[in-house]
Amino acid sequence: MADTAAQPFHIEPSPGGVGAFVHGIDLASDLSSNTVGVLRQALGDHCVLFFRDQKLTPDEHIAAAEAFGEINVNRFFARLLTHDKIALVVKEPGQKTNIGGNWHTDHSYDQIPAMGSMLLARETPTRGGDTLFANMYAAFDSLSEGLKETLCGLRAVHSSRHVFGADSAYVKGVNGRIGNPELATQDAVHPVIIRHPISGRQALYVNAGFTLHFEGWTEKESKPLLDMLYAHAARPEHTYRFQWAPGSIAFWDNRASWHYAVNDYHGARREMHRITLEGEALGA
Ligand SMILES: O=C(O)CCC(=O)C(=O)O
Ligand SMILES: [Fe+2]
Repeated sequence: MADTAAQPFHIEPSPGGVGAFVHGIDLASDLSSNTVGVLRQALGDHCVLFFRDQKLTPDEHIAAAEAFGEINVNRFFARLLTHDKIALVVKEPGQKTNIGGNWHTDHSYDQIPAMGSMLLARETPTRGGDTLFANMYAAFDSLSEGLKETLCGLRAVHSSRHVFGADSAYVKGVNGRIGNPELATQDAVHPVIIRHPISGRQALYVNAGFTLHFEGWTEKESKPLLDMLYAHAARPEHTYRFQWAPGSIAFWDNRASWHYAVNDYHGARREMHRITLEGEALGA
């Protein structure tokens, strides 16, 4: 078993602006409580952890995720028939729209947003289908002191209606892989700059997928500043592009990162298994 005294794994920051690779660990057998503690801290610091060659059964995937917290069963995603704690993120060869093909962070529309997801690649296209990640600490840190101060006084309204609701073109495009539009009714208000529950660092917490407007501002008033923040946060300096192979895992923290599933593999099949973990209310 891994522990901090004789830690057999090591954590290597990615060559980009976010994320770290965890080498020398088997998530099916090496998750002692010490290891989980070290990895949780690393997740809070690096925003996303990458693992290679994890030969996990669905039950082992669930056990690995549960070592980090309680599972949140996403109410919109199709699930694995045999394991309803595992959401299926699949694109079929004939499908045009993919899931998550724009910058976003998951679950910001919830009052208590999910902490993150452990996404495991089962089938990957021979080329394409990468996922981009962006670092929301870096997005905040690299703003001017003046804008930081303004943003620290703001909250923003987030929603899932336009994405997962009945009228959404996106839902129609993903081939029945997203359902329960009647559950896309909740909105949530969160600070624009949150204090990260693990690291204690400040992070930008608005995203193009689910943020509607600043609280007390109209959408029209909010748009120029949100667009500026979206362009700033997605600067290449803040990002890393992860290439998948079967057995790869990205374990991301929704509070500290965004992600973007690149939709460049039409005609090929991609199947990912996603387990999402419960989070906590976010404060400034
Ligand atoms: O397929 C991917 O790489 C990520 C899709 C996504 O946005 C998600 O699972 O939340
Ligand atoms: Fe996502």
